[in-house]
Amino acid sequence: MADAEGLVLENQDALSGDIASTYKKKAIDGVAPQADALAVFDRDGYVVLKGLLDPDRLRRVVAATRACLGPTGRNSFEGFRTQRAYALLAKSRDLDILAAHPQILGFLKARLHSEPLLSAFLAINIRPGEDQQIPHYDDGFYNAPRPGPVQGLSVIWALDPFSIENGATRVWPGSHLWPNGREPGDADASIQAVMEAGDAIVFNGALWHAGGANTTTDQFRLAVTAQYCAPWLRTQENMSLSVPPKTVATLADPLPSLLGYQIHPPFMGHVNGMHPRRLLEEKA
Ligand SMILES: O=C(O)CCC(=O)C(=O)O
Repeated sequence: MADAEGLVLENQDALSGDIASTYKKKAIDGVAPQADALAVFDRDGYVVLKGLLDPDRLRRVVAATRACLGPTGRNSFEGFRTQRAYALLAKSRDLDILAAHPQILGFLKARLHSEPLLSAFLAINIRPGEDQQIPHYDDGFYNAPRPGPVQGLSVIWALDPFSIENGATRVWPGSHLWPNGREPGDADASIQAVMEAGDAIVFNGALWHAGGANTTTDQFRLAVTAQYCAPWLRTQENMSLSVPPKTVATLADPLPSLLGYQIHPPFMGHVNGMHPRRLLEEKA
């Protein structure tokens, strides 16, 4: 590819580097995770990070999330008694923090990629009487050999306290290392991620998990999940079409990059031979 004003490729060596001229590759900036948190993540496939949102922030996030909720799910995966709301970055600025929290960015950089993509960003409100979700792992779409390199990293933000009774996420510790074809069975130990509102569970996209059953008659379990993937993979939600460019033009870094306004060097993700960020210049 050669374009005097865009992505310039002068010789074969350039294929291994960043050939963008105006918008150079920019790693996300986050808070580096504690070594013990990384060790737990590597061993068990997940770690719970506590108290990431101050009370005022939490109040605003909860209000914004509730305002996005609509009808209950259309299948057993979404949950017939669970409300889901997708494309959250098109709907509220109060939720930006959940997609780009510094502690989460640090984790992404340490364990996924320095320029990840946001694959999915949705609210999940498990209501009384909901059954446990089908166990699954979020990287299942990629049909890759297991175990393998980290391809995705998922976060579930507790916006209500998560309890055993109201449907705290169930995880199978260590299952990120299971081979292809192995699924959770009765003999496999699982735990539920009991959390306070404002905590988040961060897990490897290869970890088997499921939304828990809500056995209460009167409690909701509100969450937002942010799922990320390596920049060469397809995202679950088509973010380019979910969030209008005029909205993306207003977002703080690294949200445009997380939404796909980035180049994976040398030129994956270009638009008509140009860096996608140029589209935002026209909208700003
Ligand atoms: O709600 C939960 O706890 C888990 C949801 C989930 O894993 C999903 O829908 O992909």
